[in-house]
Amino acid sequence: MNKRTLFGPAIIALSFLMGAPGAQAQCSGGLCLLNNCPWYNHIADSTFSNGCSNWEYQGTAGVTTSNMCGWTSNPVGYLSRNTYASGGVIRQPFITSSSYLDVYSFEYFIETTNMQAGDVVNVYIVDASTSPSQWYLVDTITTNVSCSKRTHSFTNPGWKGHSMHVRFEGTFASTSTKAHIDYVSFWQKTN
Ligand SMILES: [Ca+2]
Repeated sequence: MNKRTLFGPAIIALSFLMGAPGAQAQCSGGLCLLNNCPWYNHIADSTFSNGCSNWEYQGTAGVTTSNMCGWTSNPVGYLSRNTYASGGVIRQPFITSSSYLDVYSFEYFIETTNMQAGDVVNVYIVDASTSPSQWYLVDTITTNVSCSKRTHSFTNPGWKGHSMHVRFEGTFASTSTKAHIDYVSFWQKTN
């Protein structure tokens, strides 16, 4: 066997590993990376690092960098307000698997600054497969929190194979009030 026949498949395998699957994983969900971890994360770009269009922004919302949770220049989702819009929305739609279990865990980190009376961040899980859509309010934040990890677990809510989205909605009185969101995961148990 000469070098060419050895190198050909090796280079194809290498470019396959480094190319397409990586790019695909950036803007789609994925299995838990730990060995034998029986969970699938439906949220693409959980860390807001890849600019994926899966994330949708309305009003005064988008991606910025912060030192949230001790990481400098960390890309995070932000909610704020301006003169005209009293807040903003960050949302991501996805479709749950009908072959995985009807067991879920919704996780995220949130940080708020300059929260005053009347300011609020509401966090929802929305099931758009029902008519009308079913909105589940899972969190209401009205005070300043720092690098706060939130976990919401659901067993047998009837969400298998459903069109759903997670939604972070901020309503603020002051333009200096902000909420930062990072590490968003919506896990579905695979077995
Ligand atoms: Ca991040």
